[in-house]
Amino acid sequence: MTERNGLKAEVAGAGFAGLVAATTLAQQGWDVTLHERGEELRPLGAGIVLWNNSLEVLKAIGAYDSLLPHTMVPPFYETRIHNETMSLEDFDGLPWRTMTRKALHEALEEAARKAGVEILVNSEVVAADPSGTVTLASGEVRRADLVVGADGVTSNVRDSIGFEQERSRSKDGVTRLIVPRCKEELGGGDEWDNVIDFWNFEPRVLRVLYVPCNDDELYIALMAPIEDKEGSAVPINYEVWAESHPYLAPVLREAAKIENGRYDGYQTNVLKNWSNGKVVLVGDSAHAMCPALAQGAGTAMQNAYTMAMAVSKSHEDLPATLQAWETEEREITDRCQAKSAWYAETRNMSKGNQFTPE
Ligand code: FAD
Ligand code: 3HM
Repeated sequence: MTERNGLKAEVAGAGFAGLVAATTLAQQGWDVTLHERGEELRPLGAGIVLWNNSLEVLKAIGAYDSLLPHTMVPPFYETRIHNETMSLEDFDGLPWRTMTRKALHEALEEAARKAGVEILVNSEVVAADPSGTVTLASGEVRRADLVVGADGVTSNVRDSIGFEQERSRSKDGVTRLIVPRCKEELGGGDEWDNVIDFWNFEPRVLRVLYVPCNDDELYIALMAPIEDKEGSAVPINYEVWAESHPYLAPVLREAAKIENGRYDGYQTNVLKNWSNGKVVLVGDSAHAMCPALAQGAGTAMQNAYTMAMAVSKSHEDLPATLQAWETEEREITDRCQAKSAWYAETRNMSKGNQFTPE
């Protein structure tokens, strides 16, 4: 049993950032309440790629082993233009894994409950104050030593305080779905175990990111410009997508059956500061980014973990500890954000070999 430190944290949002922050704080002796405005804990989106940073966080908080059997390491990350291979990357042994968001979320929820985090659903945080309070939709005001705004890109914690920020929206968006692998129907070869990023530019821009998550489930992201009404339609327009990517017909047919999908645009928000007094922002509330480098959740989990460790080691002057932590973490997150925005803007991802060891 961890020794308690007598400190209280209120965490807004049970996404990947909030679950990691809450679990780490509780494991370090904090009394933690995690507020989720939804009626259950559940991730948005479909599948996900994680790299070394977030995999290390999962190990550190004890969520890795239960997640592992539900994940996959595809042999290659392949990029094709008009179905011609541009690159086949194996990252020289650098750890990476694919999985469904559901599996990741469940492993994180299990770790949070084991750590003793109090999880409240149907509990929306409507405002926070740098002195260390949160106000709930019910009108209840709660006081804490630390308030964590992990409430995503539309963060109430952030906007009720008025953090200075610049926001931009991307020209493309995506419909993300989980479908059966259909490996045999696709032709059965080993290539269908790869992540394959299929880019078509002619006669229109339509991209399919094909991500096997385990033996049974395939994550597909169907990316089309926001201005392409047919390409961004939900349920997906089978004729349009199958004409562009005929070799993917079996999985596109499955995708077209899903009625409750969503087409989402991408946003980038760069904040002047990530904390104010006793309030700190982690994840998309602080640094939403384009998905090109697949590091939005990675940096969210990394920053949630390092923040929770920093405030646990040194909590005499929390605002100063939070500022010092931000100085440490900002550079890499800012670079991920900027690079991802550039890849999304230029579509240079299509040339392949985009993931460097850095
Ligand atoms: P969210 O996931 O948005 O979670 C916020 C939570 O807070 C939600 O549960 C929400 O219901 C809750 N909430 C919101 N407001 C309140 C409130 N006021 N009170 C209480 N609860 C509240 N990242 C990767 O690392 N790898 C990838 O492969 C990857 N692929 C991506 C592909 C696409 C197409 C996109 C768009 C993003 C991708 N990302 C990826 C980024 C990743 O999805 C996000 O960065 C990550 O989910 C952010 O986590 P979060 O916990 O900060 O926010
Ligand atoms: C995993 C992943 N997700 C999204 C993108 C993108 O939008 O460019 C790239 C990825 O490798």
